[in-house]
Amino acid sequence: MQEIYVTGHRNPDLDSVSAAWCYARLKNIVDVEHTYLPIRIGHMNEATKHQFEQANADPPIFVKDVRAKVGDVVTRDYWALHPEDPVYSLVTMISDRHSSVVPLIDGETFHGLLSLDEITAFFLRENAEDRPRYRFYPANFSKVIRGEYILRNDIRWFDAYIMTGAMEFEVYCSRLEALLPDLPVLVVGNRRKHLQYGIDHQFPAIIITGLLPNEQIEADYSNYRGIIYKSYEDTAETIRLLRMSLPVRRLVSSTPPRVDVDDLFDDAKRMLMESEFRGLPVFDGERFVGFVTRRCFLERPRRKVVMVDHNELKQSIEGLEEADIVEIIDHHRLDAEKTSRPIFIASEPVGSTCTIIYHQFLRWRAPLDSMTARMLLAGIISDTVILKSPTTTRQDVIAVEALCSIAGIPDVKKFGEDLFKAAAVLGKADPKKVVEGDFKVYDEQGVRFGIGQVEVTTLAQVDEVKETYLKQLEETKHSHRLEWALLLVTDVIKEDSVLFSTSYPRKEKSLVYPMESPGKYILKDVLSRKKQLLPEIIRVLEEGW
Ligand SMILES: [Mn+2]
Repeated sequence: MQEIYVTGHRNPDLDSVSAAWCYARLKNIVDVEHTYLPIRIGHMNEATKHQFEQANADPPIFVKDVRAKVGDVVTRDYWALHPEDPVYSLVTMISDRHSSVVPLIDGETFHGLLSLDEITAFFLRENAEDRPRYRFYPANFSKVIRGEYILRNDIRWFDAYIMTGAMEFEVYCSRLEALLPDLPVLVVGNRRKHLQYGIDHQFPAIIITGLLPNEQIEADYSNYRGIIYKSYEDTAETIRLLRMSLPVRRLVSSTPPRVDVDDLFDDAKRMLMESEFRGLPVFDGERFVGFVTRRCFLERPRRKVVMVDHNELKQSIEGLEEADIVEIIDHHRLDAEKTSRPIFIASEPVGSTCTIIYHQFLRWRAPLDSMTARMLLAGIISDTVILKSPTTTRQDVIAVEALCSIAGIPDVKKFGEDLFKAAAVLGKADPKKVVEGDFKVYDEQGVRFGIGQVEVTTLAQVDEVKETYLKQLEETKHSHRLEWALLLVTDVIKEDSVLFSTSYPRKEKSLVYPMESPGKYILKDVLSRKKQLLPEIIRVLEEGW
């Protein structure tokens, strides 16, 4: 059963990652029929990493996209053969077990995929050419032909053709001499002269048919170094089966292209359809894990996804249009895609998605352990800037009180300051990471613009880094194909912000904030990008034209 992904938005912040982690935990308690896997679709910022370390919790794994992959349809349960196993086993497998392809595996090593096509090719080859020489593995005789070894040696394989000893001795000898120095496998009844000839000429193997239970071989084989096998079958049947004792390895004629579990469903499907093969081997890196056949591609599987802390397709995981959204838990404006089925949506205009997830724990009366409480608390404290952001609601305050007591955190202010101290320090951090670490792209009034936000505990170094950051904003503007790029640097202790902005002559003149120097604005008492800065940007865009 495929896991249901729980994911936050791109450029995930602490609220987003924490919400995914905590909600998956809740769902795994209350919905035992499914498995929920928290994931993230971008790098975690320093504060997020720090919180997971502090809580001693494993953060969500990184997943690039939710498009159907080969790994979602690969046949992992299969019958396999060893390359030295007899063709007989392959034929039985395909006809009795209806395997369309059978992998050849020796330990961990993959040797090929066999299907009806290879069996057909084998019989075609063998009946189209001159008298065939075969590579025999004597160990296979007893796997295919009912009987017993009378004499064995330790030769693993040898090449030979098949001959019977049904002719008059003189004819038999002249026929053999014509073939020398090639020596055959002799299939013969208990005929002393024929046998003795084969023994004296050191034929690689002699298969005796029609020997009665207590009958002795009428030849002296004391100096013979080959194999004597006693078949319980008649000569015709023994010959038929002898050819079926050949190792399947000999049937591998061409190598199908490999696919990886991470390859896209559509790519692998096309590759198979355009190839001559019935199946393609599937690898996980270097490890063979199974195969895909045409049947695997009849229907494209759809991954189920829970969206937390966002609800818009463009902020979400790649390929979501090929997946099924099953739930949305969010505190942003609704701009969700149309769904084909009813889904659960919890949308509350509170300060943090983690507050809504706390409400879901209450709703389900699910046990809330201290580790989860701590992660929820971290999400709320981060998104509401220690409950000081104007986005903070009474619900957030109530949740924080409850969570503090479960998590055993006596001083939430101290918890919050530690949380933000782990965040980026402007002078030291990589400007690209700071600008794009928590960067949201908007499209309003026909203008594409982006606003990054970074929380700091002091604005002291802002002027030192100003030029570097303005340069980075220009680069981000170009690489994201934007018309305007901004960075809100928020001092979470003093509750003020500084805004860096790329040039945007027609509009930025009318921002209400005082411009201290070109590209730098002072935003007193501004903490929230969503609730304070964004409405001002939108107003400017509306009025600026
Ligand atoms: Mn949030």
